[in-house]
Amino acid sequence: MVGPARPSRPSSRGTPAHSVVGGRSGWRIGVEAVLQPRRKQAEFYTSQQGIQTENTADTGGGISIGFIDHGDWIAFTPMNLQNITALDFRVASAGTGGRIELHVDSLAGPTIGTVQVPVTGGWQSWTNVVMPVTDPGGTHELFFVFVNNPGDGGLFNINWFEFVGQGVGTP
Ligand SMILES: [Ca+2]
Repeated sequence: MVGPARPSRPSSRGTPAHSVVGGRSGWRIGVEAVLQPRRKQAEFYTSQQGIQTENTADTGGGISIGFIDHGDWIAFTPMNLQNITALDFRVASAGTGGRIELHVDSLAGPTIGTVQVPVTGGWQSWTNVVMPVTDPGGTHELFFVFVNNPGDGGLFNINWFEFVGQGVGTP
């Protein structure tokens, strides 16, 4: 026989259905899997090649990605750019600079955005660069590919990027 139903927990004590992103540090808990926040941390990638993470002295501290060589990349999935017109990247470089290319579904997929990253004069001298993007429609894996000239190393650091446009979720 089934006993009396256990009373449901009051909603005020309920645990939000947060997801752990990245999984390498306990504090990386957020709702990225459900809502598209305005700001996405570069180190919350779902996959990558060639980069490393490090502490940053940028405003707010935290972690940035660096040790970026020509051809390295980070990817995020799932990503949806509905009503997003641009991505605003927080970058720094005491190296070669270069550019960020945004590719859909694979490294060789269609390019829906590109932006130059200047040499800022210091690895912790942060500035912003804006990449206009074209919404490919639907949900995709997006690859952020870092390029300059073949063989180049030490391109730039990225701390985070922000979505620009009416598709940004309300905080
Ligand atoms: Ca960061």
